[in-house]
Amino acid sequence: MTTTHTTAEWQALDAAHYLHPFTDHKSLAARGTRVITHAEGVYLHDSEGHRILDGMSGLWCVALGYGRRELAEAAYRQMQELPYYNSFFQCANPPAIELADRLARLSPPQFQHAFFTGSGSESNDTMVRMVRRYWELRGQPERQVIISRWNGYHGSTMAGASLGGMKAMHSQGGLPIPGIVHIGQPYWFECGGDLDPDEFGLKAARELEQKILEIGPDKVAAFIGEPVQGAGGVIIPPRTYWPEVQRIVDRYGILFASDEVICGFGRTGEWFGCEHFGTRPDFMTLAKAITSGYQPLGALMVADRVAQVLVGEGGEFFHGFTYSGHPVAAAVANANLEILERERIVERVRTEIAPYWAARWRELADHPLVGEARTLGLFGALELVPRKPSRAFFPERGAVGTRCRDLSVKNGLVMRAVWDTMIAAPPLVITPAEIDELVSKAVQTLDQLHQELRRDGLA
Ligand code: PXG
Repeated sequence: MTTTHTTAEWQALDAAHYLHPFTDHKSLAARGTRVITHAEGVYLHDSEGHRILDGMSGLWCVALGYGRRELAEAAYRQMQELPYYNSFFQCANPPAIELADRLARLSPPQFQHAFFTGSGSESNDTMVRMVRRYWELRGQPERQVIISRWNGYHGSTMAGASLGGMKAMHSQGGLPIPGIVHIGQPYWFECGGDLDPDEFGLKAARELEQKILEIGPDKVAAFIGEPVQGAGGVIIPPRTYWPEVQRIVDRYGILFASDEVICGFGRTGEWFGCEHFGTRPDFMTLAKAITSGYQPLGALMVADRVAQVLVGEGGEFFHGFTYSGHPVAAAVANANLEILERERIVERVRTEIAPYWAARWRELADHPLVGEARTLGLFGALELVPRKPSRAFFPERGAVGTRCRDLSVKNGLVMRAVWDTMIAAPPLVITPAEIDELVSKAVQTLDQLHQELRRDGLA
């Protein structure tokens, strides 16, 4: 272990030299980082000796939990055998070939090809370039526009952040890049108004059709969406939404990318989110749980419809990364996926753990601060509201959520706040007893928050 400093020393070094992602650097430097030193199972340990239940699987990725020896051993063996070689210039390596084959087997049948990247953002960038390449090869180069959704998250590179619908991200750095437009999200709690969820789901999907007609169907290249929006606040669309989107993309012949960076590899109780919702995408973007986060790796799965044109027509696709098909990352992905299959973890989520999770998490809906408690697979979200049964948010949006998150960590549970929506996505290997612990820490946190808000006249 590298713990050779006190917490204060780590924090001082961090503040002096380390620029963190998505961070107000000035306020973090004043406050100090929490230094996570080690972890096992579903528990993190910090440099102050606190043990914290990780209700977010790291950042939605640690499907198998921490401390799986097989993954460390797979990396160690591969580093000795072949730590790196590139996949350019007609070369390949065994773990990457094996991984492409394995992904083709695990994915829905239309997917027989994988393009490897280092992250979810790079997978989405690759999708943008491949979509436009496809239409160029099909003799329709004017099909350039990619439609995405407000409050979707697709990464932080120039194309990833452009595809994403986070307005704060667009406000910096001249985004979105040209040819990317957004439609509304299927977020009934916030946007549903007087419609029931099913009616609202259809309305939200039909925004896609309106946008296609507004732009001109012959100019639209693709649509991208997360089956369940993760970073946007665990937005679980009404059941009418995805079938209608599928009808629309089919009708206009546009390509459809399912961003499975969070939903992929069992989070919904199916291997991929598109399988849960019954859609038939032309691309799946993958990352995170593909290695349980033990190594950085992403992939773009390419459906036969696209691969046949790309491979069949030939001509170089001018795109790739130094670490495309990295042998160590691929070896860890193979070991991770092998465990997911061998231990039937996805099936266990669907049949045992998700039903238990749903029953326990939804009990939180009875709390006076919770306007809605929703789950799907091992996703959970709580909408914090000042008054029930209304769906109105707190006046200063996000302030209460941040307080809730901070209290939760103090109580030994990582939950994330998206504005005033509390979200959780624990490791897929969480046990019923650990779910009980998670829920009781959430209740303790909500009770403390409620007391504080009443004291402050906010609830
Ligand atoms: N697509 C989706 C759906 C994601 O959730 C990415 C793409 C980008 O992946 P990379 O590996 O480039 O980060 C993501 C990433 C959060 C949070 O606050 C979520 C992500 C990343 C950072 C923060 O929930 N998801």
